[in-house]
Amino acid sequence: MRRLSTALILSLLACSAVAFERQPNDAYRSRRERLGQRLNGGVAVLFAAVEAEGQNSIYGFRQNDNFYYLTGLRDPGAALVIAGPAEASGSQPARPYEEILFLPAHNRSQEKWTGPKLAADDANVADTTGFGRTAVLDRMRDELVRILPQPAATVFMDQGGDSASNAGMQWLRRANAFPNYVTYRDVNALVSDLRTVKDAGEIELVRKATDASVEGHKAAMRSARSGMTENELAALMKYEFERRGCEKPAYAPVVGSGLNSTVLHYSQSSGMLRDGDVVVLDVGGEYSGYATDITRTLPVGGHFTTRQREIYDIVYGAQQAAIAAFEAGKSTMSRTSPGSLFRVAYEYINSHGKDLHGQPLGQYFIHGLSHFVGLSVHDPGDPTLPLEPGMIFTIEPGIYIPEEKLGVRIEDTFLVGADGKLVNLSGALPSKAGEVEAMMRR
Ligand SMILES: [Mn+2]
Repeated sequence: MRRLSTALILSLLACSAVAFERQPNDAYRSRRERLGQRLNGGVAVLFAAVEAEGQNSIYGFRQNDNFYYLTGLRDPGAALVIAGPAEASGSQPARPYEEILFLPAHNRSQEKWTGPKLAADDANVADTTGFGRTAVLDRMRDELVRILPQPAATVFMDQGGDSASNAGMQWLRRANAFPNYVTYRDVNALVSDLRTVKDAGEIELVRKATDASVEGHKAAMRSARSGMTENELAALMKYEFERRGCEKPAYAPVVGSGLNSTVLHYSQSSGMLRDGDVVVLDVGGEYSGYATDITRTLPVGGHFTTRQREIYDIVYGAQQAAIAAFEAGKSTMSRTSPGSLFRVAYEYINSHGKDLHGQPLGQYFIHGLSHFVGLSVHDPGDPTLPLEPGMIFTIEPGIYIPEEKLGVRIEDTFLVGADGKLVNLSGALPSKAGEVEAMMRR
């Protein structure tokens, strides 16, 4: 019996080691307070995602990014009200910062289907959530009536078309939660601003997503061979990063060989790898909600042809040129803003090599160079902003020539370190042509 319980405890510990990791409650609390400071006395109303109804849902529950960023909670159906501090004006008294987490009441019959849930009357709710004030969701209408200044108020809500938020706001309006003269504004821009600069805990989670995904790519390099399907390679990569703690792919894996290598978001993975082709692998896992984004291009037979190698080296050179040009506080991601890294990579591609008609290659670099990475693989944020410490973004030049059935992309996820230096989070994965070939020989 004693032996059995030790085994049980060990297996429980093993489970908790691979569970969703959550940052300390303080990290989320400080994000909510910073949002509160930006509300100018207004009130933010945010909704968690809801659990899919029915039993045929293919994709598991995934929390709304902004709600997760502000709470670290994966509870479906929850809601959040944050009232920014306001000074006294006219008949309105001063108001301190206030926050309330709303949780749906237990429904024991439903929980038999979808698992136990946290509710506002659970004994551990304050410790678990880090909220001083938690209430049952049904109280949300009355609390808003109490909190919102009368008669005029500004309500910050999700105006980005999120269906859970739309439904929640409709429910509140129908219940007369809002005074007559409400101004509705979008909360997304405010939260995006906060999300653009990652804290140490977030950086750690992106690192874990990246480390696990690097192992997936290494496995692909060792295994890719003629006769394999694209889907088999994708499955192998998913297995490798999910066994290392990722809960799912951060985006639909792109595994495209031959002509498919020139299709940017090819996600059918139905083709077969053939000697003489290249295969583009744009595959990354999500770790406790945080994404990574990594692409490599492999020669299926283990050796690039002369022409493939020429194009590959130009893409590699373009990425290196952008890395070398990087300056914290000056460099930007967008095509046209001052300090554009895109420009650097584009000029490199356009001034090296030619297509079969003697034309420069810039026309075959058909996408952007960079995007932010975080809770979303294409994390929100202003791409014209100078890149600052704490920002995480990709550098991913590519050349796609359908006429030659040849597409090459090299993509790594970078962090701007506290010292302003660029850190290649996926740098442990070979990207130089010779190193990729060497890894494939193993
Ligand atoms: Mn990308």
